[in-house]
Formats: sequence, structure tokens, C-alpha cells
Amino acid sequence: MTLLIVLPDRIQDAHNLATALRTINGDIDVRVWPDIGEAEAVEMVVAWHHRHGCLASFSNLRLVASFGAGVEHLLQDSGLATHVPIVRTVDPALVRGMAEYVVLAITDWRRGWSRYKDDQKRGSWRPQPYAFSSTVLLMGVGRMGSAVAEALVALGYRVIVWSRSGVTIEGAECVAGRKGLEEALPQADAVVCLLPLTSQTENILNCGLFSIMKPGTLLVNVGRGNHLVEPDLIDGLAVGKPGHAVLDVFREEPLPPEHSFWNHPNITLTPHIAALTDPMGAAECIAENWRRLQSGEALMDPVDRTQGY
Ligand code: NDP
Ligand code: OXD
Repeated sequence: MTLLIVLPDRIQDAHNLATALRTINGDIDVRVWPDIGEAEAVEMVVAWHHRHGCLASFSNLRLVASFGAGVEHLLQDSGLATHVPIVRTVDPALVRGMAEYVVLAITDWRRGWSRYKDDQKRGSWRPQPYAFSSTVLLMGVGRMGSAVAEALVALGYRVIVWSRSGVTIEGAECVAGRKGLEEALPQADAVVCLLPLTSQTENILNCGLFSIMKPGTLLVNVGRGNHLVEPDLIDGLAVGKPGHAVLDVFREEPLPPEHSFWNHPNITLTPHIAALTDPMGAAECIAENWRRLQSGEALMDPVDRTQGY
């Protein structure tokens, strides 16, 4: 039976993943799209940004794995039969990469690191004070958010975590529900969006939330571009709520050259690199789910289609 890798815009990753999978389990017939072999033999697909509809011809498909943490790209494919389970691939490098990125974004902003880089270019010696305590609100406390929360707690930040079910993290304060979010927001110096994109979370970063932020708050969006209402951010930045935004994800990627975010003085942007899936680490997770599929054991990181993540 075949495990097919469909990563059309990440061909090198696809081949690295195939090599790693063959090393871990030489019995799997691993193929890289468009070399599908016998369509009826395809039992598992690993996909990222696949062309919607292209999985419909695999009549014996039993499992689809996202090559990453997000799954909206799979759930939005109406050609993917609803009886086929979906799993996420959350390798240790992805989790560590996210913790590193968010800590970097927050510490850069809090300590004024970028300003010192500019000062050095001008030969300017300008020590600046910085806040000795900071509160960070994390929206989303899953595999990514919990690692970020633990890293920030270890650095001495006051951390408030917001989730659907009220997840607790040692050393952090936990809130849930709309009321919990609205009570936490005005206390935060930095707000980080680490939510999955679902019908409940789309457009959640909007003028309603920005209006109850403290002036000068840092907003970090590493979830998805569709969490953010872009015109609301521009209006919010104009009045300092938020004071600055660090954005890694966008409604349209790559961000179009004419987009106003590129030159906004209060926006720092990166090209969706907050955390990258390591094909070697991912291969371990995918091979384990292949093994569990064959033996009928519970799958790792399953997606709840009704919740959308
Ligand atoms: P998880 O599924 O592990 O966690 C999702 C978290 O969001 C959970 O805490 C969940 O609550 C919470 N949540 C979901 N819906 C709601 C809601 N309506 N209200 C409040 N909380 C909610 O996801 P991950 O942590 O693995 O990843 C999160 C997202 O990060 C991904 O979906 C992806 O979009 C993004 N990502 C971005 C990357 C990048 O490079 N920019 C890299 C990797 C991921 P509960 O715990 O109660 O279920
Ligand atoms: C992911 C991502 O969801 O890289 O894994 O965005």
C-alpha cells in the first residue's frame, strides 16, 4: 500500500520526507506527487497546499496527514471524503520554532533591540529604560501555545492563556469564554494569536478587541492571516491600539508587493516562517501514524472535524 506525499510548493521537503520515511520503514511504498503509482493503492496522503479535489480519486484513502499543525487547507477541500480521518503533524522542531519566534518578537519589542541596531549604524549611544514586568495574553493554548506559555513563564513574564476549554499551564493564569478574553485583554502588554483558523476564530482580531487593548500593546499574529481584519488593524495602529504588530501570516501569501503592510512603520512582518516543519522530525510522526493505522490503534494528533481543528 502507498503513502503519497503531496507538497506541490515544497518539492525538496517532499523528497527529504520520502527519504526519511523509507529509512524509518522500508516496507512502505512512499511516493511523491505527481508520481502516484496505482491510485487504488494510495492508503495515506501527507499534504500541504495541495490542489483541492486532487485527493478525490483515491478510493481506498484511509488517512490524510497535514504536513504541519494547521488543517484548514484540508478541511476546506470539499473533494476530501468526510469519513477519511485527518491528523496533524506537529514535530518537535515546529513547537520549538514557534516558542523561539514568539519569545524573539516579544523580547525585541520589550527591550528595543531593533532600535539599538539602528543606533549602532548611526554611532549613537542611547540607553533606554524598559519595563521590568510584562503581561502576555496568549490566544490559543494548544501544542504551540502551551510551549510558548511555558517559555514565557520561565522568563518571568506574567502569562494569561485563553482557550476554548480553559486549558491550564503551570505558572500561568487561565481564562476562557468571551468574558474571560475581554477581561484579560486590557491587562496585556502583548497579545499573541496562536489559534487555529475555524468559523469561530476567523476575523477574531478586529476593532472590537483592539478597542479594549491598553494603548501601546504589541500584537503578534502567528495563527492565520484570516484571523486579522486588516483595515481594523490599520485603524487601530493609528490610535496606538495596538501600538505595534508583528505579523507572520497573511490573507494572501506571498503578501502582494503593493500591500500597505510592507511600509507601515508600526508593522514588522515575516514571510510565514514562525515555525517550519522539519521533514526528518515529521517523518517520525507520520511513520508512527502509518503504523497505528495498520494496527488499528488510536492516531496521534487527530483532528475533530466538528470543531475544525
Ligand atoms: P492546537 O489545535 O493544538 O491548539 C489550538 C488552541 O486554540 C487550543 O488551545 C484551543 O482550545 C484553542 N481554540 C480553538 N478554537 C478556539 C476558540 N473558538 N476560542 C478559544 N480558543 C480556541 O493547535 P496548535 O497549537 O498546534 O496550532 C495553532 C495554530 O498555529 C495552527 O492551527 C496554525 O494556524 C498556526 N501555526 C502557524 C505556524 C506559523 O509558522 N506561523 C506554524 C504552526 C502553526 P482547546 O485547548 O480548549 O481546544
Ligand atoms: C503550520 C504552519 O500550520 O506552518 O504548520 O503554518
